[in-house]
Amino acid sequence: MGIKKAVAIHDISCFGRCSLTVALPILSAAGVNCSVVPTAVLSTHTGGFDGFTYRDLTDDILPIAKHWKQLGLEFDALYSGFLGSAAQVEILMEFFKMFRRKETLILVDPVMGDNGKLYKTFSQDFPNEMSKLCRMADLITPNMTEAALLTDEPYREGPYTREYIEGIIKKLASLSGNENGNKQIVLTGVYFSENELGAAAYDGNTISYAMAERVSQHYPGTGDVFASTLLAALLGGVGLAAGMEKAVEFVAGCIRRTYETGADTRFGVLFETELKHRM
Ligand code: PXL
Repeated sequence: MGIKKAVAIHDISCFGRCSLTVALPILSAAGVNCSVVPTAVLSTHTGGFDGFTYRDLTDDILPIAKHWKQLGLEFDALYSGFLGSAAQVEILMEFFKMFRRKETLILVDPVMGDNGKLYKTFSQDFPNEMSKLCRMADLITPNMTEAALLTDEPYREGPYTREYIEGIIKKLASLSGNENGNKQIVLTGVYFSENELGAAAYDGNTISYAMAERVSQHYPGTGDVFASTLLAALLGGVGLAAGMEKAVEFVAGCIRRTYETGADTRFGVLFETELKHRM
């Protein structure tokens, strides 16, 4: 098996450990050759810092894609996250068409919000746009907030019941039925009791769960750490449920380690220490 090639399409938050500054190192550490398409450049992420700068790179994406096409570049995975504008949805649909091959994995992490709220850079109609991109994906990885936004359901806090989670997954699967037919979903932020936190994976047939012990602190960027770890596992040949387990365990390890240091939550999780520890 040769080296796998992925392209990660997220913003660069220059400070704060999220999007490309976590996707790239995690995929690289897993031995994946990771190219990037930055969707925007921000001085920090938007989770708790006032006055962040924001440069939208919408106009750069297709020229990058066209140059890559001329060079004959090919990828095993196309992985999108935080988008710089609603217009980037159509552009990424074009991008996916240009680089999709039969065996390419398209992972859309529909990054839009957390804790029941849309991130402040997006307007109310953004979820509708994002759902179009999800339809082109083989795998989507929404959190509970994003799942509510995509299915047009009210956001609910947990603990959840299995029936509730399975209902959401079925709704996501029916709205996102892709051209390949076999839609996979990994839903994050799932928990059935207050002392756990984890995810649910749907492979088109069965639903499985992975839980870790909950730490009562919230850190930005953990969704990006999760999806990047999951993708790294999948490209390494691991199945969806086992990949989810690895990602839950890795993120939980990052959170535990960070919590112990008492670091400013806005600075994100110490994924570097967790990576080093596991290598
Ligand atoms: O981790 C998600 C994310 C990505 N990019 C930016 C963000 C956030 C979450 O707040 O603000 C710019």
